[in-house]
Amino acid sequence: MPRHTPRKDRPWFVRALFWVTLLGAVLLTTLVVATAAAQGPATAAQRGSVSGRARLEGRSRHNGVYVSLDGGEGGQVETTADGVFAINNIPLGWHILRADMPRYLAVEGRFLASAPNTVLGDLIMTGGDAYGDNIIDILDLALVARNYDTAPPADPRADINDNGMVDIYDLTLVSKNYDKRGPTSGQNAAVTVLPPTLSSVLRERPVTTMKAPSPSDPTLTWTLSPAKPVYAPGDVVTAALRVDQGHPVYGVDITQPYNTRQLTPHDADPAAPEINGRVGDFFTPPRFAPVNRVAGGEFRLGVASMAATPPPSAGTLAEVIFEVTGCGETSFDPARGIKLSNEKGVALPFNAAPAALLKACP
Ligand SMILES: [Ca+2]
Ligand SMILES: [Ca+2]
Ligand SMILES: [Ca+2]
Repeated sequence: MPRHTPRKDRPWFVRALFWVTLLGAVLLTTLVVATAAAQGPATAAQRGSVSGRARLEGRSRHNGVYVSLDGGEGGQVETTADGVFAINNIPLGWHILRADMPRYLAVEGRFLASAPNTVLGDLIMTGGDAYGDNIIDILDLALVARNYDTAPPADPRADINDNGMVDIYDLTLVSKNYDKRGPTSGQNAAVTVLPPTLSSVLRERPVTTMKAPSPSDPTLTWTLSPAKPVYAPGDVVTAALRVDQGHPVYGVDITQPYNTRQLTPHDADPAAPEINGRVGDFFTPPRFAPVNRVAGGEFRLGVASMAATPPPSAGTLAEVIFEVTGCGETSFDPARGIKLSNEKGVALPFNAAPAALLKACP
């Protein structure tokens, strides 16, 4: 019975082998435990759940938001009236969450499910995208403005907050979020927006090419007054954007660059804090301009008609006043940076007159 041989009777090398084996076993166990700890929550076998709450701007009920995980493969649910959603039995690790709701910008991004119950918190969904193309622009504004003060609206998409009427609350949502684009993170720190190449939101939107304008479509012209071949420092010049054949025009968005070393804008509206351009006489009140500023080398104006009467056939859409304060050139080109909307919030093709060149030297 060698196993019961008294210790003092064992040869020295048997005792040494015992201690070496014990030490090895302890080290191996430590290594295995440490490795398992390092792999931690990413181990594929571990599963959990994700939950959160969608908040629809301007609404008190937040149901009907479609929430999906990993393109639907990880699960898909609709939110309850309080906006709550939960998706169970997901592997721990990285996932892509997406939330969609008509008239709101999509939320999409990566998040890490690292706990058995991952609670994301609130996803704030940005309202005003009447058309669901994930940009809030002149087309959405024109549609809401055109349906202003109607209940129910002819086009239900204009009713951003879905309360059966189009009023100041719908208009405010479009105005507040003008120029915003989806997908967003839902203002949630745990959600990271994907690069555009990985986003399913962007991939799903077809690129729409506008049809070529016909001679009867609206024609846009920039004019400079007074008109001079070359201006001198101290000259004050009004640049005006005119439309002819303008019957279908219910909204315009203008992005016109200017040379800051050459031109200094004058403020057309001292009551408003920014330096502003002027909405032209084509838009008879009521009208609504969510953006109107001249700063940093760019004149930016978006305006939509809210009038009950149809638009006139011609008139000035917008004006901006500059003082010549240096040498240089600025090209006012109606073929660049201008979008027109019809009453349905659909982009209008238009003809562009040749650019007007504002050239100045001392
Ligand atoms: Ca839109
Ligand atoms: Ca409404
Ligand atoms: Ca101002």
